[in-house]
Amino acid sequence: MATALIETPLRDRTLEPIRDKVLTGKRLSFEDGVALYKTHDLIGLGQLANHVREQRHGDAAYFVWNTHINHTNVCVATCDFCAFAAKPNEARGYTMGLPEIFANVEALPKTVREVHIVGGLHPTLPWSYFLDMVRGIKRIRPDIHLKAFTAVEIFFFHRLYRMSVEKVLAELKEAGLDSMPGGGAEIFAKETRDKIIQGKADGPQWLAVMREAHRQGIPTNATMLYGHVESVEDRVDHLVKLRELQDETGGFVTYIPLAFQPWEAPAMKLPETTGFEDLKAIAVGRLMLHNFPHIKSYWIMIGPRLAQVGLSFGADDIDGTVTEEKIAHDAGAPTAQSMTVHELVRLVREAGRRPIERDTVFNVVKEW
Ligand code: V47
Repeated sequence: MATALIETPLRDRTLEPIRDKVLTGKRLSFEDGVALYKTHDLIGLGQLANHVREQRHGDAAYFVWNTHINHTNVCVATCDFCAFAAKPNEARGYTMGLPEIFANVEALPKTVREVHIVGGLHPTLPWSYFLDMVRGIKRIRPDIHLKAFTAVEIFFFHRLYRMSVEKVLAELKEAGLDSMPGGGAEIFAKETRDKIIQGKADGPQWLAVMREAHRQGIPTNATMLYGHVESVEDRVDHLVKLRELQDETGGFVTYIPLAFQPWEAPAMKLPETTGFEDLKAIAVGRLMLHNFPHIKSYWIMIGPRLAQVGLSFGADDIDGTVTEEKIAHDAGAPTAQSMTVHELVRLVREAGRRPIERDTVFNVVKEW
């Protein structure tokens, strides 16, 4: 693989110094990241990312048997891209009672290994709702991995319940929280973030929550929302900030680029992302975040067909069965709401990869 990479001339010659760095395992600079995003040599870029991916993971491609629960869509923040959230007085707002959540968990097949829980920033729920939710789910299914609450929600709990971030996380962990999803990161660059988001944690606050989670031994993921009003420089800045925190803590497991779903977005009339952009997001993520173990090709946002191709452009993970995804689908995502394990296995096999069912933190459950 390395030899082939050296011998093949790259269509975009400006990528050649970057190829040398990739081959010798050197860290890419901010300028390299910008050049990678700006190139039209998708195949050259993909080869570089695939090289790193295969060095780390060979032909393994991972997925998880998971399900999503969105306990409430009531949210005091205003994010121009989000069609899921409802203001506290809006009729379409909902909040699930704990019995309903527990009934959903009880009904899950034994094969489900991960529950992914995120919700809006609800201004009046008591703190006990969250602790009881976590404890109750663990009581019903002690074997299930609970990946819950974004750094934005944790920061909101800290403000609302007047507790330190440290205490919020410690109490959730004590109740049974296993890890945290990577949502809410959006785009860190302040000027761009301020244009599209009001009333939630900013970039430094998101990163500070993750730093504390990692310090407490809570692994987390990281995301970036792309394809809206951000610049290429904003994207690279975002990746560099994630990489720096990872240098410090080593607590990030997976990076997930999230393609903006524009169809029903309340305040952003923009076209959907293109195939080139989606594959670049995966490949540049793999190359810039050399200290992240895993890169996800998230089929919910880019569709199963492109997510499959992503497995040759730097991604080693394709998420999972999902079931009942609401955030992308409220925004009009044309993808299905869930996939069967057999469909996932087929996508992976036809990409020439080895399908491996994993748990949330990448322990192997089964080779398919
Ligand atoms: O935080 C909201 C984003 C995120 C839109 O960590 C939108 O394993 C696109 O973070 N278009 C939630 N994105 C999803 C998320 C996630 C998904 C899968 C796995 C993991 C993980 C995390 O979705 C939100 C926000 O960044 N979002 N609206 C939209 N219209």
